Amino acid sequence: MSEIKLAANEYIKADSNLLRGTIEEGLQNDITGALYVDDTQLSKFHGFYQQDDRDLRAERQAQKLEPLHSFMLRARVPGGVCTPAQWLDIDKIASKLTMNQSIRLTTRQTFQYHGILKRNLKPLIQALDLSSLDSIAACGDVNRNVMCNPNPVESDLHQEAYEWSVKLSEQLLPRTNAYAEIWLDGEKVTENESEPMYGKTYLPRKFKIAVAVPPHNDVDVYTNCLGFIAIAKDGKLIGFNVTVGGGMGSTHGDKTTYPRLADELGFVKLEDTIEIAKAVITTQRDWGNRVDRKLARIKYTVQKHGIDKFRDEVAQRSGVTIAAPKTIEFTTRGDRFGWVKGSDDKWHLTLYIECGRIKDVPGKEVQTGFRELAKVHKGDFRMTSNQNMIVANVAAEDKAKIEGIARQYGILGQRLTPLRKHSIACVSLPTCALGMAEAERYFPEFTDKVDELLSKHNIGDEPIVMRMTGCPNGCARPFAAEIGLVGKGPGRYNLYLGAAFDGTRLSKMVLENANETEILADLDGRFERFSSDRIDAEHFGDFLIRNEEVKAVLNSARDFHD
Ligand code: SRM
Ligand code: SF4
Repeated sequence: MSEIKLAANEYIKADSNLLRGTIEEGLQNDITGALYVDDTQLSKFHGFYQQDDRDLRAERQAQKLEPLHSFMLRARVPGGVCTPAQWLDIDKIASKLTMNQSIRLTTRQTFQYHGILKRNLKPLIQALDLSSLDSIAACGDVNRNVMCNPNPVESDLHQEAYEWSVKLSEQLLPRTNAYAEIWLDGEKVTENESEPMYGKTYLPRKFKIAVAVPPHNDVDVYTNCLGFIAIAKDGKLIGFNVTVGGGMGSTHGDKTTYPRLADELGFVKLEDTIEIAKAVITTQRDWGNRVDRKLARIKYTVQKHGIDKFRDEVAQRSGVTIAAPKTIEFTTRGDRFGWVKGSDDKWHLTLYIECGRIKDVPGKEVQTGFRELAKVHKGDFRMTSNQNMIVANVAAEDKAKIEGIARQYGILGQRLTPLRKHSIACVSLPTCALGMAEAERYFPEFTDKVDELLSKHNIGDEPIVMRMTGCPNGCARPFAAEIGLVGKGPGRYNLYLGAAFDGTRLSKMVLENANETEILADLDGRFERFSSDRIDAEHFGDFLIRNEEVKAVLNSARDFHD
């Protein structure tokens, strides 16, 4: 019988000597700014991607030059929490070791640098290490940065949930010594080195975990491979409702791919958290598709086997009793902007960062502002999964100083409409190799236009979740947005509508390959009907379903493309 041909990455991983490949040799090769081809897959496990500036591609090609290779590095920051001292280091690294010099907050509560030249990779990772930060497993076919509701307001419960996100992140890290060896000049230890949980080919594909604290679904828990929804009794965490099989990525025109919301696995007690996570991961390791990477995410594994069979397997592997899920309700998905007082009398200031980009522009010196904040702030910073930042744990007497700095640098004080507060966009051009249309660079102006339409119909105060991505990989989770725009080509997007405000139902395509004029005309009509025919405080997505303008996606495999 002929052997099944696996996806190319499977052979690269298997032959990599636990993620080493020839990265070290590639770093020393001065002839090119790139790494060796196979190593560009392995580098992801170390936290970075090889890229080139797409704005400059044609010009360099015309000059017969190789693309201007540089790297994007993503840090691992569980729950998005860092200290002011760490922020000062993060900022200094951006200025010294990246061409872009800016910092990009991501949709998974961490930050990225763009434009790192090959020679600066090692100094950069070493500088992060000095600040007790790392980028291991921030990308690649392993568990990545673990998200957690960053809100420190209901302190005890949120602190506990955060601590679990850190534990999950640590416990599920790869065990190879490759990262320490290559980047931190660690001792070469290969004897008895193994990957007890992942094995030498790791997972079939990327894996993502989020911890949510109801009623806030800011982490979009159902879009994650594995979700932990905090269940509390008398204000103390007692366990989690566990969800499995969520994911956003899809390919235009390929109906075998689709975004999917996770199914409920059931309730597990707190002490069983890590065992359940490991059993879900090893089930995906063994059952996931290693032939076609497009179909290799856990969402397809759960869809193929069904949640009941998947649950039985996880229960059997872990020895954990999985009970019926507890009743929970989500009511919010955005961040709580402005000052909020916590239960321990500390204050927290959530600041809006447009598309998560920390850089100085005229009238808005966001990067300088955060530097100045970090110099005086005594609490911590929390990156949110909506690409914003919380200046957390501020004593009452320090409030005025913090607020003064935020205002001085234009980070606070701008008028934010409810739409804008619920809006996110992915990076896309010029750095993302997969972007088909603009996202971050165009989204602010597009949001203004949608806001104008909402005002025209007297619904400007309506919170609507709107998200844009440059391609259907879904990095800003657009299919879980009430208005989702997904890049199809330059200036062209597919429009998706009808998702639930709380993130419990996906949206469906209503326009394909449309330009701005067509999209705005479509929304104009729908806003008009929403404004006049909505019932009570009905959300926009729910209205479109009830009004039978959009068919509800209840089962992605069946409904998303029909
Ligand atoms: Fe993503 C690939 C940026 C969150 C689904 N994503 C990429 C790459 C690395 C492009 C590439 O492979 O060459 C993008 C780098 C752009 C750049 O220049 O920075 C990229 N993804 C991002 C970030 C930075 C978007 C942002 O604006 O914040 C987010 C970083 C998160 C983090 O800190 O870890 C980011 N990506 C997501 C999310 C949202 C989430 O996880 O909550 C998703 C959808 C959820 C999911 O995973 O299904 C997402 N990214 C993808 C996919 C599609 C995977 C799939 O199932 O098909 C790709 C492409 C791939 O893996 O082949 C991708
Ligand atoms: Fe790039 Fe597509 Fe992700 Fe946007 S959604 S960052 S264009 S991969």
